Amino acid sequence: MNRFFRISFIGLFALLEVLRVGYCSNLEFPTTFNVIPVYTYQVLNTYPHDMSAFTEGLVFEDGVLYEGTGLYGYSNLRRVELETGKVLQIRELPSQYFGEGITIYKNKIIQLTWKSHLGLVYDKSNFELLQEFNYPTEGWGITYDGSYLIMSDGTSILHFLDPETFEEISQIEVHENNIPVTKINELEYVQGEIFANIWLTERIARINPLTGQVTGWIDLKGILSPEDRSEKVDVLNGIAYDAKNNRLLVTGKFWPKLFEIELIKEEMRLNLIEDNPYIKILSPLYFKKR
Ligand SMILES: [Ca+2]
Repeated sequence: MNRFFRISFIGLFALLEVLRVGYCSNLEFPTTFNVIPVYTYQVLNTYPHDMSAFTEGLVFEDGVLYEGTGLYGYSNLRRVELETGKVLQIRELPSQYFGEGITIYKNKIIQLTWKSHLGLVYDKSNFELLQEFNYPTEGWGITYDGSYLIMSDGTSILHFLDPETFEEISQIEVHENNIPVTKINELEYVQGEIFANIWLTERIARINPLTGQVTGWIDLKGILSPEDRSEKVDVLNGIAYDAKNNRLLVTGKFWPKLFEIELIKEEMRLNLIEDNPYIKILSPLYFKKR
């Protein structure tokens, strides 16, 4: 073995050992590693969005957009005309509540609060408060899959609740190749999948509702242009699905625009999620840093 190959061999062995020790000291090594598809987007339509809306929940039904907003003293539930962004109806939350996700169940709108362990149930037609319920975790996002309410709490766990009694029926852990995916925020049930904003990122996870496995990543980087990014603009948050017309709508907290998008699968790009420790370790070797 000549000197070059000997040094290369020793270097490779050392590198693998560093990776093995570094990885095994913190994490269980995945037995299988699935490459998760990445989707980008094409903007089909752009609509105005109220820049005073700190969007925490978004849902669309029968031609109407419903939005739930957050922050103490500024939280509300609103009925919005999609095309103009005009607020048609608004119900303010008491100032001690920080509004979170919303979803529609039958003729009701359900709205979570962040740390108050309180859910609010309204009549969809007039926003009259019908009922309250409690849950033990924080409240972040919520959606409805036709059978159960699905609720996120800021961790990697999704809770499945009976929509009548609000009893927790089951839960799943969102994960990518055995690594939990945390900070699951606003949710939307889309054709048998759960779409989830990941807090503080410009990414949406596509989640298998039976297993919690992330089956795809939607990368919305750049959807809000630099010109539209005032100091006030906060993170991407808010996914609504118009099931009748197969339209996917996204916006963000204090964003001036709301977008209808079409997803485009990227064939050649592997997933990169900055806070995924598995990817962090492997990325210098196998992935081109974006
Ligand atoms: Ca939603």
